[in-house]
Amino acid sequence: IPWGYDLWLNFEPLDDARLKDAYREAITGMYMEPVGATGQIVYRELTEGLGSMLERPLESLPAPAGMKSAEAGLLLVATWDRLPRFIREIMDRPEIPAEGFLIRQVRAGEKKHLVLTSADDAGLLYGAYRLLRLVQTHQPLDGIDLLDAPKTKLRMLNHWDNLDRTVERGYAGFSIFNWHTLPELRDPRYADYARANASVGINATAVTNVNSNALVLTAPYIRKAKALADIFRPYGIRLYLTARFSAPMEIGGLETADPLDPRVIAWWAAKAGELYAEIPDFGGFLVKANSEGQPGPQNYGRSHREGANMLADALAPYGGNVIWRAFVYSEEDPDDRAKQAYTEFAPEDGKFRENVLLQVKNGPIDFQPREPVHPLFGAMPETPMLAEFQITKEYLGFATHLVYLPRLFEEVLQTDTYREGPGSTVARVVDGSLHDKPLSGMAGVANIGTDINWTGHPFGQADWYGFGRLAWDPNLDSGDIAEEWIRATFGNNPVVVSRVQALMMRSREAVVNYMTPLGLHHIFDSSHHYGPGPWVDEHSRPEWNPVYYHQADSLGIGFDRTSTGSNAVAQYAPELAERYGDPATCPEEFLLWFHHLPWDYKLRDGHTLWEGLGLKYQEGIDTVSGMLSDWQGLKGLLPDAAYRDVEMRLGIQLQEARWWKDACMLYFQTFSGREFPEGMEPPA
Ligand code: GCW
Repeated sequence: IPWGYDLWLNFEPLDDARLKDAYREAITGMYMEPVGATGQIVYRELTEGLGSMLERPLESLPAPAGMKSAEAGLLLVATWDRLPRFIREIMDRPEIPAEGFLIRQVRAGEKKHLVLTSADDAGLLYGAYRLLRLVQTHQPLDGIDLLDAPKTKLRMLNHWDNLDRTVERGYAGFSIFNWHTLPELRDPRYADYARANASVGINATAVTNVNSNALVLTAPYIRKAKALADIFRPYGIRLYLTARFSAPMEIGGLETADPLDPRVIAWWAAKAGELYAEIPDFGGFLVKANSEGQPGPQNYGRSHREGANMLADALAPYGGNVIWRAFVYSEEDPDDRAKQAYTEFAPEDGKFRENVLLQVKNGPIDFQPREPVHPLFGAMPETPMLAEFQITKEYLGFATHLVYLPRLFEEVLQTDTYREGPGSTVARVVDGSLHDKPLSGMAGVANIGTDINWTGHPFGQADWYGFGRLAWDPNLDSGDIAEEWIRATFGNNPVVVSRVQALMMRSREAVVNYMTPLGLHHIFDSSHHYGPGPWVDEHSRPEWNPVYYHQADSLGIGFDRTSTGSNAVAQYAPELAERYGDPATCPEEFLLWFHHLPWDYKLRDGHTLWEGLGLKYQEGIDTVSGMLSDWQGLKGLLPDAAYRDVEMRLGIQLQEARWWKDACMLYFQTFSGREFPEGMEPPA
C-alpha cells in the first residue's frame, strides 16, 4: 500500500498501554455542541482521532448541569461564551487572542476535567489539532495549561499551479486543483488539503501561479474558485488568486492596463465586486509584476507603488489585500541582481496603501541553498511585509534529495538585521513586532501535488509541516518541530525519533556543502536548476548564467559585493555591512557571496580557499553517506514502504552529491590550475 496520504494526521492506536490508560482516565467522554461547519469538523476530528488513538469510542455527553453531575475526565470543548456556566465559574476568564486556544485541566472538587476553549471558531479548530497532537506525540495532559495563539496574521501557501494542472517548480505530480472539473466536482482531496493546512495553522492560500493566467479572473473560473473557497472556509483558510496585471486587456477588452487610466481602475473595481459577490471572504490578489517578463505598471511608465495601490483601492471596500512581490530584477538594469529589489522598493516605504503587503523572498537572489537575508527585511518600517520561502525544492534537489528546510527557515528567521539595534531579527519582521505592524506573516511556495503522499519525497511532508509551524510562531526551534513531525509521522519509538531527527538536522548543511559551499550560489544547470552547471553561459540575460555568479578566473573566485564591486553590502544595516564587507569578519558560509578572493586565500582553518572548497564538497558527500547508513540502521523500525522509498532517494542523493563535487571541482580546476586537496575523493 502506498505510504503517506494521511501525512502527520495518522491517529493510530497508541502502542503504549500505560500511557493509553492515563489518557483514557484524563478523557472519559466529551461534551461539545458542534456549532456551524467548523464546529462539525472539530467534533469529528476529536471523536475520530481520540477514539482511534485511545481505542475506545469517545462518548458524547450532554451538558452537565453542574460540577456534581459531571463525570470525572470530561473533555469540554466550546468557545468561551458557550462553555457550561459551572466551568466558566471555576476558571478565571482567560485572555485568548484571535485564532488562539486554551487547553487546561481544571479541578471541580475531586474531579479533573479537560477544557478546550477559544475566542473564535478558528481557535477551537487549532486547539483540537493541538490536543490530538499532544496525545499522538505522548505529551502529558495532567496539569496542562496551554495557551497558544499565532504570532502572525497571515500564514500562507503560494501554489505555482497553472490552470492546466502543470506546476511550475513542482516535483510531486500535477496540481491537486482540477479546474476542468470544478466547480461541480469537489474532489475530497480539497478538504483533505485544507485539513492538513489547518492542522498546522495555515490560514490562507493562493491557488494559482504568480506567473499568472488572466483566465482565472473570468466569471466561469470565479465560480470554480468559489467552490474551493467554500471548502476551505470552515478550515479557517482564505482563498487568494494571482492577478495578471494585463488582465483588463486580455479578458476585459481594454487596450491598456495603465493603472492610472480611469477605465482600468473601473475595470478592477468591478472585478473586485464580482469576486466578492461569489467569495465574501476572498483574501485578495497576489501579484508578480514587471519581473521575469510579467506585465506590470512599468510597462506604462508607472511605478510598482502606483500599480499596487490601484489594486489595493479596488479591494479595500471589501477588506481584501494586495500582496505585491518584491522579486523584481530587470534585463535593462545592469546593476547586481541582488540589489535591485531594495533599490526599487526601499524608497517607497510609507507610500503604499494599508492593505498592500510586500512579499520578500528570504534572500536577495532566489531560494538558494544558502543566502544572506534579504536587505529589505526591517528596512521598510511603514510597510506590512510577508517573508516568502520556497517549500518546494527548486534549487535543493527537487523531491529527490532529503533536505530538512525548517532548518534553513530558522536560520533566516533568527538572523539579526540590526535595523532597530541588536535583536531586530527577521522573525520580528515576520511577527510584526519590530515595527508594531498588525498585518504581517509568512508565505511558502507549496511542494504539494497529486502524488499519493502529496510531496514526492516523504520528508517533503516535514517541510510543509514545519513551514506551517514557523509561520504560526517564527521563533520555534526547528529541532523541536522535527521531533514533533517524526512522532506524528513515524511514531514515538525513541530510537527512531532521535536518529531521524539527527539525520534531518544535518541534511541542510549537507546540501549547502555538496552544491554551493562557502557562499557560492546559482551555479545550477540551465533553467531547470537540477544538478551542477557552473560553466553555463548561454543565456542572453547575463544574470541567468551561472558564470555571472561565481566569477571564477585564474586569480580567484567569488562575487565582489563590497565597495570595490557592486557594493550590495551597503544595503544592510551598518553592523551587517561591516561584518559582511570584510573577508576577515565575513562568516565563511557567505565568503564567496560577498567577496572575490584569490585561490590561495587562507581560510580560518589554515586551508587555502581552493583546498577548502574541495573539502567542503567532500564534507557534503560524507554527511549524505552517513545519513544513508543511519537510515539503513532503522530498517524494520519504520513503515516498510516509506523506508524503502527514502532509502532509494538517499542513494540517488549520495550519487548526486559526488556528481556535484566532480563537476564543480573539475570545472573550477580549469581556473585554479591546482591539484585537488588531500582528503577529497578524486573525481570518478
Ligand atoms: O525561483 C524563480 C523560479 C521561477 C519563478 C520565480 C518567481 C514563478 O525559477 O520559476 O516563477 O522565481 O519567484 O517568480
